[in-house]
Amino acid sequence: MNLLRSAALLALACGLGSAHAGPTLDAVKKKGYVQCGVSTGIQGFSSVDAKGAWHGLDIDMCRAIAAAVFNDASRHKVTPLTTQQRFTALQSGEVDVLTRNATPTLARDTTLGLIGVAVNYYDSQGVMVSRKLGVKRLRELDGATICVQPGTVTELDLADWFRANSLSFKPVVIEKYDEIVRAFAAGRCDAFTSDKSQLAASRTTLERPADYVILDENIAKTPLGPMVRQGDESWFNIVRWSLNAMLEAEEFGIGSANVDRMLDSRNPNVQRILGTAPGMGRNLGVDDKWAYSIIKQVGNYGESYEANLGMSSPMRLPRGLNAQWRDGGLMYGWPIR
Ligand SMILES: N[C@@H](CCC(=O)N[C@@H](CS)C(=O)NCC(=O)O)C(=O)O
Repeated sequence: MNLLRSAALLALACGLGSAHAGPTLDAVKKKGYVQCGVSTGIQGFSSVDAKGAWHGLDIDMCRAIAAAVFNDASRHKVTPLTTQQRFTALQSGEVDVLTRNATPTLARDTTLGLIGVAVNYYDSQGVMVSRKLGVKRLRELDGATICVQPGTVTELDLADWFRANSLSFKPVVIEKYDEIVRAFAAGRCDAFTSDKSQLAASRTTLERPADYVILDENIAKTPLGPMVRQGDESWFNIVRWSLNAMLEAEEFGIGSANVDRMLDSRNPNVQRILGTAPGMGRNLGVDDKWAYSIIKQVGNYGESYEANLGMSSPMRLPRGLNAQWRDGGLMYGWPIR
């Protein structure tokens, strides 16, 4: 074997081969923006302000991908999608990625031609009721009418829970998010079930939020995160590593305010993340400043969380499971090396 060939094989074995652009990255570069499928309006995750600008943790995920690809977080567009529309929009290529509270499940990963990339919010399914109903435990909902959106794992987990507990309920199935919230507020159902983060978001939009309670108990685990089409690993990697960059940046103390100062850091981890030690961006098929651009323009995961969901936001959700692993949470960025 000649020397060149063995060097190339060694590089491959050590995972140092250079990236191949896949069809999605090529198409995204050609059109000049990333098209993200988002939910139709959940406070803290993806909601639109009076000026028509979108904000939220899932919007920041989309902006991070745009920053990784273009060094410009503004090069993205969003397509609001209901629970029923979301997967077909990704399958058909109408959107490049779903950055929309979708729970990865085995069936979704194996039957839709799509694949869950990562988890950007660890959630659980819960139930909200009107305080005056006086319900404290899920079991007390035997025989209740429950509002739920179709095409969700929420719908399936709800049925499973009642069956497993030998209790009954009557589903009120409504596709549109604002309609279901209105139906619940109008008393058309005794309870509304969804991911707890969305129940919290819905509660902020109700006339008297304090009149409603989210029960402590959980119906199911519901990790939430971005999804892409199967068969395009280079795009999958860009989405996955955009989130990892935000997580790693928080872990290594790099944020939007200090990222320029951190360019002088002598910590090899920081240098690899920021591209002052080159190579990581190139491996991913993007610029070596990809993560620098994410951190500078979007912020690290903790910044995005605080701004959109944290105690200073209307959502007031403690970090909980979404804290960094060092702080007892599940957020554990993969090594950028
Ligand atoms: N995580 C669950 C449910 C996600 C979900 O879509 N929830 C609804 C319930 S609040 C929602 O996002 N509604 C907002 C919308 O349709 O825009 C899933 O992936 O099936």
